[in-house]
Amino acid sequence: GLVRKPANFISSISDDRGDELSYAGMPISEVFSADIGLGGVLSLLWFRRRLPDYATKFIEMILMVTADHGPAVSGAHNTIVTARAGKDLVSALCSGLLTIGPRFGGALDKAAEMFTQGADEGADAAEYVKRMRQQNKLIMGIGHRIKSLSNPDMRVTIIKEYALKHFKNNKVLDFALAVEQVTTKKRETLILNVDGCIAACFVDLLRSCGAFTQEEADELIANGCLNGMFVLGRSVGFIGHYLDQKRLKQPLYRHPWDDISYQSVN
Ligand code: Q5B
Repeated sequence: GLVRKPANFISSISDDRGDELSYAGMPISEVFSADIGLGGVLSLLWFRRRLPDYATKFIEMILMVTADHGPAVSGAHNTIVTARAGKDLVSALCSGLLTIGPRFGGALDKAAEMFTQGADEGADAAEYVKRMRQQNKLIMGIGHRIKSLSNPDMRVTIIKEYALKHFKNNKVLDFALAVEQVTTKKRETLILNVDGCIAACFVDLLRSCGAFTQEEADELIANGCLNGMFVLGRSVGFIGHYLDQKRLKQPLYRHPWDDISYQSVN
């Protein structure tokens, strides 16, 4: 008889073969009739589960608060310079995305790992901060260039207050806030930043929403979904900056000489 050759490719999140496209088994017509929104679609395609409404709303809030933070941040700056060099939308977007990393917007995965580890071992926040300093490690999710105790970040307030109100457990967020209490005593800019707050809250959400075991939740986080959230959200802003530069017909950017310190070679 016929022997089916083993597939070279395995996929488990969507299927376009039948009459209707489906996301994690949910036909696209039902995606709309059940009105699951972008948060619901993301949870089907990233986590292969339907999540409760408060969770899908939270995912949409993350995408909304990360959508943009002005033209001065690394990624928007790169996007703008690339657009002004005459490149296309995808190139400008990619050039912005490539700046996302440990210092800018890409601290979420590591922040989740660090705050979860501290919370799970029941660490004292002051001891934890001291230990990290002794190990010469920055605490991911802590610190901001312009936001501080006296210039608080409204995005962090919005995310934190929603999590405290709606989530069944806030263990990781509580630990991150205790760390912030310690770090801001040293310097007022060492706040729990937007990356860190989203990360801590999302671990609490995945662990407590009832859709995953703790091992499943921890694996999803370890696989990098949190930096993925920032990348997805901020792409909205980067594309906006690209279109803005085109609309404004901005010429090639050249950095002014008087803003560069030319150091002579001895
Ligand atoms: N110190 C964010 O640095 C920044 C410390 C720390 C312990 C820390 C820095 C950092 C961890 C990575 C992180 C996400 C580079 C940031 C984002 C999205 C954004 C961006 C936007 C948007 C800022 C001064 C003193 C030094 C340091 C100590 C600093 N951070 N100690 N743990 N985490 N954080 N990134 O202000 O004794 O004087 O030598 O790497 O979470 O990216 O809007 O811009 O939406 O686009 O340049 O919000 O904090 O400060 O590096 O000069 O440090 O504080 O050791 O101590 P700064 P530095 P000392 S959110």
